[in-house]
Amino acid sequence: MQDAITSVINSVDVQGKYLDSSAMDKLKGYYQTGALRVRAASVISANAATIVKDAVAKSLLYTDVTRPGGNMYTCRRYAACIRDLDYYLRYATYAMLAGDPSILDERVLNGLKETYNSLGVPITSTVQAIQAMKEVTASLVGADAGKEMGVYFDYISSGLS
Ligand SMILES: CCC1=C(C)/C(=C/C2=NC(=C\c3[nH]c(/C=C4\NC(=O)[C@H](C)[C@H]4CC)c(C)c3CCC(=O)O)/C(CCC(=O)O)=C2C)NC1=O
Repeated sequence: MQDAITSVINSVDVQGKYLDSSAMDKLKGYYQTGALRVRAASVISANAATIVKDAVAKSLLYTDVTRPGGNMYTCRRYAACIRDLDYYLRYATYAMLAGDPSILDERVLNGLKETYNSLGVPITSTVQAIQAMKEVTASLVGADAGKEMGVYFDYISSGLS
């Protein structure tokens, strides 16, 4: 796992240089949004179950996936879906705090698409639910923090697509 600081430092270290102005700007941006990120993470962690529930209501409930024959039908599969969405929310929050998506590649997306395809989990519906979490989260944490979180929800969505 990397964060904004290690990724900037690693990139100048391989060139044996001090930070140039674009590297400095990246770090400055990260430090300036530090308080915003921490505040957003605490709001998200206090409301995680509600975020997932509202996102499911907005995107999946009463669609074909929750009807007999759908991939969320039966409590076991419904619960697996809710759990997956909670993983996405938690790891997107970690990535937002780190300011770097590498944790998503390593711990969430690695092999996920293949797993979903082999279990018949519909990727389009999953991406719709992730996008619904993005909207619900933004309405809760505000536009600026919502935008930061949006980067990582989008990263998971495109990693699955
Ligand atoms: C932290 C990293 C991590 C991730 C991401 C993860 C995902 C993950 N989701 C799974 C299943 C599943 N995932 C879903 C999800 C859904 N079905 C739908 O129709 C919805 C659209 C969608 C929710 C948005 C379902 C229903 C299953 C169970 C499928 C089955 O067993 O038939 C499985 C198979 C094993 C299991 O059932 O637990 C994995 C590995 N596991 C991990 O450890």
